[in-house]
Amino acid sequence: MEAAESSRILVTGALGQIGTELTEALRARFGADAVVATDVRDLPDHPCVVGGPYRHLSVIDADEFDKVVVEEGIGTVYHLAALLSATAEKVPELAERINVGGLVTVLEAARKHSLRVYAPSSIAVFGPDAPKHAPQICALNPTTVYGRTKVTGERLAMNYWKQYGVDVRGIRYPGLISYKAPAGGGTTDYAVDIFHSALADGHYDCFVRADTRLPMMYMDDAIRATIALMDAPADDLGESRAGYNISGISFTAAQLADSVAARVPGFTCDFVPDVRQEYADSWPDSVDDSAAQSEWGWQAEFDLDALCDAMFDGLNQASR
Ligand code: AKB
Repeated sequence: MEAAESSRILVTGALGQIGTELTEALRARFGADAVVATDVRDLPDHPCVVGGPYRHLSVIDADEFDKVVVEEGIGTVYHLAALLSATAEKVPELAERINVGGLVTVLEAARKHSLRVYAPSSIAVFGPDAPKHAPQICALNPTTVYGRTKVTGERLAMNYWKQYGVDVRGIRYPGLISYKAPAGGGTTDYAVDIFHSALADGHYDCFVRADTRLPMMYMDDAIRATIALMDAPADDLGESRAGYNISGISFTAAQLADSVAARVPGFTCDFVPDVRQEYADSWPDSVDDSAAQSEWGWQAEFDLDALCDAMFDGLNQASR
């Protein structure tokens, strides 16, 4: 059975940190009914469940995924379901099944039903041998399980584009900072957790060293980048279409703690690195995003001050 009309959007991992905000942005733009949120989680009160169509769906179940694509008349998939770096290291086989197997599910459905696909990558594709200001194109030798699944994902995406003409695009997301949905299982989570702990306890035990510098971005910029990339004419996109570097803000954990302290009187932060320090040390400090700038006009808007103001405004409003 083929769908009568294949113009709707399906979001996998819609109840996660990125999925929550991307689903809301897509519904605001295309109408609530045009965007089918899917996830393996059952959260009946979640805004993306309450705010439009929702299907419980695992990306590991290829037959069910195919069925939902046809039943719902899907034309575009934003595939956000994934395990992040710290979790993937604990359950590597599951990470492979979800991050790589799940992507194959989506790409196969795209090949059969002519779907457009957004499949995100990550700064975790870089390994310790990459320059600390990571170029768009260099050897990708990640030392984390998660990073390896993302390198495989970029290659799979390029194969489906070159062999089958599947229009698949992706961004190497930096650490994403937002207040609407919790981050979970990532190495860059400290840059989100610090805001919650500052308001709740006036103190944060940060799990990376003070001098740890990583590429980061406020979620509004990441959502804008995602939509801009999917809006770009296909002819404008080159060989990096499956994993564009995008630059946001690069700061150390100490600089972040100072910015939080400037807004929360009496705030203190201790730095007590755990195993996630190793993953952070294997990633670049910042990325060169000239390909994204020249091919689809990428430019970040939030600097560290704007990000901190937006986080505290959002969290304070949510607690009222
Ligand atoms: C993580 O920390 O695992 C993610 C990422 C950098 O992709 N936020």
